[in-house]
Amino acid sequence: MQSPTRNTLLFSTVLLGLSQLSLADETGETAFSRLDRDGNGYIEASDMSAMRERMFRRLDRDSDGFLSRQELTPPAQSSHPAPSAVVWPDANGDDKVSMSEFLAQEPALILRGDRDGDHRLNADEFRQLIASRGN
Ligand SMILES: [Ca+2]
Ligand SMILES: [Ca+2]
Ligand SMILES: [Ca+2]
Repeated sequence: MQSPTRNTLLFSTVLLGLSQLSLADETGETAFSRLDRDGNGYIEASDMSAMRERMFRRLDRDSDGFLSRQELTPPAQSSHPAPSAVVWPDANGDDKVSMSEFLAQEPALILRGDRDGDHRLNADEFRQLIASRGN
């Protein structure tokens, strides 16, 4: 009951990331060009770093500059999209996640949508990702 599938969790993070873009009323093309900050035709981790910094600060509830496992796990009754969808990126094993570890982690949007393994999303991959929303 409290354990949606991994795919659902990952996709929640995709939606969490995109929610600021009022995606609902936009075509995938518009959302794509807004996410592709440098306009090179691909959504890469670097295009999303500002958004992810904001996400980090929001998740860091005690503002100590690190995410604990608790902070990455949503309250049981929360209707908020599940931040636990973030893959646990603790690189040095100290059981907390720094901003740099967080930003070094490949964004869930790209993990989920990248089909050809080049670690970025082209317009086609993005369109397929959006089309799969709700599944
Ligand atoms: Ca780009
Ligand atoms: Ca914290
Ligand atoms: Ca790709």
